Amino acid sequence: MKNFKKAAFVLAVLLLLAGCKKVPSKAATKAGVNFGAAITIGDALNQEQIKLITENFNTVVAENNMKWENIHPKKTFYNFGDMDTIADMAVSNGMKVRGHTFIWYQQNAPYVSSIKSDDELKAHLEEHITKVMEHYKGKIYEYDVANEIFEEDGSFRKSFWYNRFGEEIYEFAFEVAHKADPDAILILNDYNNENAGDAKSDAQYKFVKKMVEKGVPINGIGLQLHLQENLPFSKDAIRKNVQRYGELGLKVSFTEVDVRVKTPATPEAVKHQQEIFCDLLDIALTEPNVDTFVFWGVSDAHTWVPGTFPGYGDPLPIDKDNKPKEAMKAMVKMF
Ligand code: 9MR
Repeated sequence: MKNFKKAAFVLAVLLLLAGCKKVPSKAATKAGVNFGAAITIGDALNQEQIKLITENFNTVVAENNMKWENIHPKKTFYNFGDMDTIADMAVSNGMKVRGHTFIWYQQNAPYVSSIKSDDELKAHLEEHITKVMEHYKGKIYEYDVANEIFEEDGSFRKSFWYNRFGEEIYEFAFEVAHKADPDAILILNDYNNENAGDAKSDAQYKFVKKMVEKGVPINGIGLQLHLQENLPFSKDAIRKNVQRYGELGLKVSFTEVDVRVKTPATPEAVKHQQEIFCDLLDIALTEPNVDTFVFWGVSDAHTWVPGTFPGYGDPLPIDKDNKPKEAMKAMVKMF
């Protein structure tokens, strides 16, 4: 009887594991990866989309709903409704949520730049970060505290925030965020910052190292990884970059992954896109300081790419008909 019980238990575990392997979101969770997608409010309200998202991903981020102009459109009015809907959908389905983003040069509410006093503007930034993070305490595990603060040549982007306060404003934002939710993982996020050796990437590393040495509460950096299939890709340079942050004791999150292809896509391009996704996932699975891998969209049916790069599209591992590409199946195998 004892042996029978043991055999039944082992069989149950094996069946469970086999089941997990087939469902991408479960396989990712088992592998310890926050495997996610950027979603819209429309996604969070649509049963078919929710099914697609929860089957494939265990993590979400709002593509636009947490940006300043949306969540805080008037000085004294916070519009938490849509972000609440997204966060509640995720949490009720056992998913994790990323927060995107506080300090950015785009999508600020128009009133923000009309605040003329520096002291008042700084206090208002503090209020914004604190209110949002306190509201989502326990629901959002990681935030892009600042986004896209460097130019391609490695100088600081001459953004509205930088022009008013200089680089000190970024450290201030991390201090405020840490005070608001000491458990949240705080990230500095950017694009074209993935390869060690590039001017922008090296400038970010130097700045972050200085922050760590000064004791600023930063927990890691975000590689957006908006890539293009027919441009050079160096797995080694990305891994080297990830490792140097690991040596500083920092995490690296893959925050907005997509690999655009020339449309209509050739089978060769789609195959190469798959190789790039798998190379990125291999880094995530083998480097101990990477545990977040989020795509910038759910499927090729909705993506920012063609609007910004005419002639390019189809950048995700789920196609326009919401069917997984071979890339998705290959990644699930890797989990
Ligand atoms: O995908 C987002 C798109 O819907 C918005 O119109 C756009 C506004 O600039 O932002 C896009 O998301 C960006 C993200 O917030 C930051 N990294 C680059 C993303 C693509 O532009």
